[in-house]
Amino acid sequence: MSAAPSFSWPSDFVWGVSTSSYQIEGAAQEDGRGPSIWDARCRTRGKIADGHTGDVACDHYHRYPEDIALMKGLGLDAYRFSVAWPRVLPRGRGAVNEAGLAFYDRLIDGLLEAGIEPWLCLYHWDLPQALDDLGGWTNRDCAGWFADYAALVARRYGDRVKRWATFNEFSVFTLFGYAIDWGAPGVTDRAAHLRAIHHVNLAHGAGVDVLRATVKDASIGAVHNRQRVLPEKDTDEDRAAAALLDAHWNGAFPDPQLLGFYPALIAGEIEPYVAAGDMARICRPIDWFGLNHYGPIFAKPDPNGVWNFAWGADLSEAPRSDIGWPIYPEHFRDELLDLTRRFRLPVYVTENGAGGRDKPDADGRIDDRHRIRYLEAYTGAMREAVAAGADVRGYFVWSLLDNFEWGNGYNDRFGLVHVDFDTQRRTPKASAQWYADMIKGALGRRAP
Ligand code: IFM
Repeated sequence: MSAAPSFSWPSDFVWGVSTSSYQIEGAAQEDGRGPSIWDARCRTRGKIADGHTGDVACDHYHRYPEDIALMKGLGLDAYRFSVAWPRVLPRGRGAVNEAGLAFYDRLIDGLLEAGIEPWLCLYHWDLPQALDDLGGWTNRDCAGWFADYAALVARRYGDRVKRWATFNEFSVFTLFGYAIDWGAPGVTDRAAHLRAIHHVNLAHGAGVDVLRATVKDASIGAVHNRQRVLPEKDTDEDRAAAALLDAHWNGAFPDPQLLGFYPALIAGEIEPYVAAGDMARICRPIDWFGLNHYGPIFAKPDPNGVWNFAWGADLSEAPRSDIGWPIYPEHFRDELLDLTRRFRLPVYVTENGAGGRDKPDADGRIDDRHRIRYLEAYTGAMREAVAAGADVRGYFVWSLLDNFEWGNGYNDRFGLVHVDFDTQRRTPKASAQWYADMIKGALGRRAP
């Protein structure tokens, strides 16, 4: 792929990194934080590689000044993080934890002092355990609990934070949490999954309304994972599995939120949970579309699954990332163009990056060329999409730091900065320098 020679990034293009609360904060039992469904999952034998937990993670709760300094060193415009609901409301509702709120005050103020814009995501999967005990997302009341939590956070930080996202990757946490058992709370039940989908959509709509009413000049978005879903084999059964997974993965949240309807393949099954007026409650105007994209996923039939699909493999010879994820930058380009046409919103790429098993060499350097190659290819594809008319306004690498990669524990590393989890020492990898150079304008944007 080659970009138009005259291309340069718009001067207000936002360059950032993304993280999430449970994956980096640690301090899981500190200063009044309540337990989340991920604390519980980490304590369930066999669910997380090597028995890892997020108890300490990157200890960002204590080391955030160092992490802000790292970001400043990279020349970032923006930092997307999530608030841990159980840190500010230990039981999910009711009593507020002032120490938890104060942590995010310090973080936000530190970012602003460093000239980095905070992008706050309300939910990156760490539902308070006390709410899960009441049914969690399968309980329709959870949408109201979320709205109350959103109001608390919006009132507290809305004077300083203008960029807000309701949720991160709706379809991942609902599908993995309620149908496949790859995530918390680890339920595998079709009705529970359908209810969770609809209630999370209602929560999104309610959250948007709260943010709009509470934060002056708010710029509100939602972060969706979208990638092409392909059949593992060229058979009718595999194609049917891929079509159904596609409806769940790519359609079940953006379509109702932005177009006002569920994808045809699942609409009939969700219908029993939809009350009069719900679609209008869900479909609220927002300001931007957050896209998380890595590479395509593959489907195959599974008669024993909650749905009739299972994850398939890419049987092609396509290149892979260090952890085996297939690399198709042209899909990324096409997705950015499709999004612009389908939803007519400015797009921010809120996650993109490559996982690896990065280790320091004898000199202590981490030469993660595999990640640089990936980022070059994907930002090149993004440049092509922008040149072809995609309305992309910013790009956030996943992730700043190596962190707790859910079921894979600390084994899969996505950071631009290496973390030694024994000592908590941070070491920028070669890719961090590459990204800093890109931001500085080495690849065409700003005067160095
Ligand atoms: O680590 C995750 C993140 O929490 C959500 N998006 C994908 C990342 C890499 O798997």
